[in-house]
This record gives sequence, C-alpha cells and structure tokens, in this order.
Amino acid sequence: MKIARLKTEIVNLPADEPLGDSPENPNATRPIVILEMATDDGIEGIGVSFFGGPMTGALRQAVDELGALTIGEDPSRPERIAIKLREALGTSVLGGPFTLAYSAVDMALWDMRAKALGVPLWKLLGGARDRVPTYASGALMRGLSDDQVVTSARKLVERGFRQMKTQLALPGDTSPQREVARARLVREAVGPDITLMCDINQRWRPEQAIDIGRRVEDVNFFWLEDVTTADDFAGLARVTAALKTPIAGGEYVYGIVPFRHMLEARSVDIPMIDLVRVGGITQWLKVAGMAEAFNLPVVSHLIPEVHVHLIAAVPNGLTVEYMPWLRRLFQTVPMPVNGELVLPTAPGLGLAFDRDAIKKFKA
Ligand code: SMN
Ligand code: MG
Repeated sequence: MKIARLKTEIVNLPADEPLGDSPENPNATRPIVILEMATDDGIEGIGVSFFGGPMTGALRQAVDELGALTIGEDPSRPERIAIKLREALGTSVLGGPFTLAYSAVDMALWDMRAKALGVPLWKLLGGARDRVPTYASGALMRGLSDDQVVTSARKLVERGFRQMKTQLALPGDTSPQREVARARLVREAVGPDITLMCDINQRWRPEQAIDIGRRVEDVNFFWLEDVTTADDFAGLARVTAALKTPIAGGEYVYGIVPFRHMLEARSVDIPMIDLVRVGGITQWLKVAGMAEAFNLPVVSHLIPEVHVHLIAAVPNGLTVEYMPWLRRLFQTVPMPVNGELVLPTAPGLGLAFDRDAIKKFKA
C-alpha cells in the first residue's frame, strides 16, 4: 500500500451558526483547505486545514508540497512520514505554516490506515468509549446583544444540548460589573443544571482574570478558557492557582512542546487540543498521553467530525466541542443527540466529502 496521488482545493464555507441560529457575522465565509489522498490499491483518505486567513492560498500550496513528499510512502507509517517531512524541511519547519499543512496530511494518513485495517479510527486508537459528551459552541458569542444571547441560549437547551459555551471579555465599553451581569444573564437563561463553559480568548490580563474570575465564581462555569495570553505559562498558572473554577487552554499553541511547558507549570486544569495546530492525529494523541500522566482530562477544539474519534479513543477525553464549521463539507456527520455524539462504525474517519457542496463553495 503506497500513496499514489493527492488533490487539494479551497472552499469558502458560509460562516453560519446552525445551533442557536445566531451568527456573529452573517455574511462572512471561512476558507478551508481540503485534501484528498489515495493509495495505489485504491484506499482514499481525507484531511482538512484552516487558520490560513488571507494566506489560505499559501496554506493550500504548503499542503500540496508536503503531500507530494509522501508519494510512494506507506500511509500506515505516519511517524516515518513525519520524520521524512521534518528532515526535508530542515530549519524551515516553522510552527505555523508547516504544522497547519502537515496536520491535513497526517489526518488523511490515519484515515487511510484505519480504512486499510477495516476499523473506525476511534477503535484503532484505543476505543475507550463508543459515545461521548459534546457541548454547543459558537452560538453564545460576545458580539451578540444580551437579548440575542438569551434567545440563542434557550434554543440550545430546547434542542437538547446539556453543555454549552459562552464568552466574556465583551466588546466595547465593558467593566467587571458588566462582565458579571452578562455571565449571570446566560446562567439564568440556561438554568442551573446546564454545564456552562466560558471563553475569554486571551483578552484579559492575569490580574483581570483573577478579579473577574472570582466575581463569577457563583455562576458555576465548568471552565474558564484562555483567560490570558496563551503562551504566558506563568501568568496562566497564577490564575489557575487563584481560582476555584477550572482553567482550560491550549487551542492557540503549535505542536506538542508548549503543552509540556503548560503541564509542568500547572498552567491549566484542562488542556484543550486543536487538531490543526497541534500537528494532526499523531501529535494530538501525544498531548493526550502527557495530560493523562499529569492526571488531567483533555478537550478538543473545532472539527468535531474528527475529534469525536480522538476524545472517544483516549481514557481522559472529557467532551467534544461541537462547532459545526465543516458540517457542509461532508455527506453525513455524527450529530449531537441529547448532548452526546455516537461514534461512527464505518472504517477510517467515516467521512466522505459532499461533492455538490464543494462545487458550490469552491474558491
Ligand atoms: C474559537 C477559536 C477560533 C476559531 C473558532 C473558535 C474559540 C473556541 O476559541 O474555543 O471555540
Ligand atoms: Mg476557545
């Protein structure tokens, strides 16, 4: 089994928000690089990457060029291919572009590997559980008005979600009092039994995070996320030590090494792993293992269609972020039912691109 060919495309997916019907920017689109690979014996694998923004063309080129280096290789050997790519790039292995592109390739390798073995990916990787909790994300954003966020929050509860995430660090004229009021408003809208998370997206100073974090303790957030600059490992550790509420973080860092620093410094209680920034499935699993050794759970960031496999595979997977940015790309995806995702039984990732959607949204 050898990799014989690959193809990439860019699709501009609508930035819709189907969970609470509350898009922050209704006319925006999200550029996604999609990758299809195939072996000489006809096994196909798919991968995706994004965060290229205005450099999405360059990201696609990077996926093409890295992908070309895998031609003739055995997709059952993702670590061998990782070494080959790193060696080929030498000192130009820059965190961002290399890692984002490599992740798409690595995803496709695991898809092919699992398909060749005839097993769904989550089973190949350990298969700890066959269903996992999931939380609604992207519907309760800081840019919404108070009325909008309440309406959207109630919809999520009505639609069966048991866990959901909102945001603080409000835009414009805010204050600790305003932040607390918004937090209480969302809690009241969903009721006391919903698991509610809150994302700060690096917008507070450590002191602010400690101050506001203490003021919202009675809102009972399940976690506060990215409370300050993502690579301020010491600042994060101060906040984590000061607050009762668990602190989540990790989506913004590239590769596996920053997680070692975060874990050693006790920067977070809940490492959050982004499949694209960490370097694909091969590297994602290493971070989950490091976290397990530190007695910590892990959570996923975006791409629930792939992350459902990873969170289910490892013993310390806590919950899957359900943010359906990519839903339209695929023919069928695991759908949340009563706050859970059931693992697919088809071999590999269990995903196939929807050719009609790709044609419609192709850049
Ligand atoms: C987030 C970050 C980047 C893109 C989408 C969403 C956010 C999250 O931080 O955690 O969902
Ligand atoms: Mg986040």
